Amino acid sequence: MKITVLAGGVGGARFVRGLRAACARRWPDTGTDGATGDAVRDAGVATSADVTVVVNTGDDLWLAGVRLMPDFDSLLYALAGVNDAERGWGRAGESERVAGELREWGVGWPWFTLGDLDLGTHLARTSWLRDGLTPSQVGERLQRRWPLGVRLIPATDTEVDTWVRIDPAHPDAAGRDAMHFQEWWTRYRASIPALGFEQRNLDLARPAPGVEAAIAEADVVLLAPSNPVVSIGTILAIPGLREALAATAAPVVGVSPIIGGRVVRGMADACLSAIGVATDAAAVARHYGARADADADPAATQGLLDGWLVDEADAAVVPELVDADIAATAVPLWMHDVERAADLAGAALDLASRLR
Ligand code: GDP
Ligand code: FO1
Ligand code: CA
Repeated sequence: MKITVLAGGVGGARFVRGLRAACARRWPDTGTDGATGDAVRDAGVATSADVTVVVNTGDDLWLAGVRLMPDFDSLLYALAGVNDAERGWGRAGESERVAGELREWGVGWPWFTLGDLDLGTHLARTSWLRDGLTPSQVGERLQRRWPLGVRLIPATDTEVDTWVRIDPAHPDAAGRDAMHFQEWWTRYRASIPALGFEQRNLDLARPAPGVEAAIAEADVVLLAPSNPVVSIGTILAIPGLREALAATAAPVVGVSPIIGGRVVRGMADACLSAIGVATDAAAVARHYGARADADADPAATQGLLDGWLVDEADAAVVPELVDADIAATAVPLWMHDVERAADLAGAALDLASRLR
């Protein structure tokens, strides 16, 4: 069974952890090969399913001389079981001695903390990048330390950091008409109205090696309940990605990140409203579009979805989505723990098995 997931950081990590557990229930791995670490085996989530996660790279940035890949690291740490689950980013048991020194030197951003353990990852990554490895090769090395039982690939090896367009007259803009997504998100908590998002260097970008094949050869493609604009949207913007999704024989099933008209965590609503999409499970599905619509309007952007999971609180939107050629189903979408995330991922696999 080959499963390919498109994912951002926290929502992506919760979902993929659940997916790994759901796969272990259905297709347990009793072997001892090196792709599955002992920690994964001990946790009872080893699976023979071949799961590839295509990870958003739009949040990545250079800071204090090191390359950060926040969404990749969120997935890496969460699947390895070394993440700070409460904060949602970084390592458990973290200390911040180096961050204090960097603040004294005036290096980096004082509002953005690089923990000591986390800095080890950034230094290793930057060292390998300087040796000439690509981000996806660096990603492979990072996963040698913690074999996750799933494969993470950055969506692209090109640096396509996301920038947010803002009004230079806004009091927090300091005359700038754009700022890096990380500054907008972590420093200003998305409080400066976004006029739009742009992925820099996009025209030069290609999917990282293995991404298109993972989509083409998949039995199922899943869109995690990640931020539709700056996580999934950035992945989809990479030239070739939408085409790969349109062409795959696999059913494409997405999970709504919106429950009862609310983002369950974070400020994704500020991203949705900036692109004119309501914070609503049906609006996000229509934004992704129905794959079956392909020939309806050749000028329209190719739709992506065959299926869509909404929460039971949003069951009323199921008929209108079904009418729009998106096989929608209502199931519990709250990923409070791995078990419930596994039930959700299992429901996505069940829906996919009924499609195409
Ligand atoms: P980020 O990169 O850390 O912002 O994380 P993602 O882009 O992967 O996902 C962020 C989104 O995950 C949030 O906007 C939420 O809407 C969604 N999310 C978080 N927890 C849950 C959950 O338990 N259920 C669902 N359906 N969505 C969730
Ligand atoms: N988020 C914060 O809100 N404050 C931080 O100081 C912070 C530091 C940080 C360092 C490394 C890393 O990989 C992620 C970090 N994050 C921090 C989280 C992260 O930047 C954002 O929440 C995401 O990029 C949005 O998905
Ligand atoms: Ca992110």
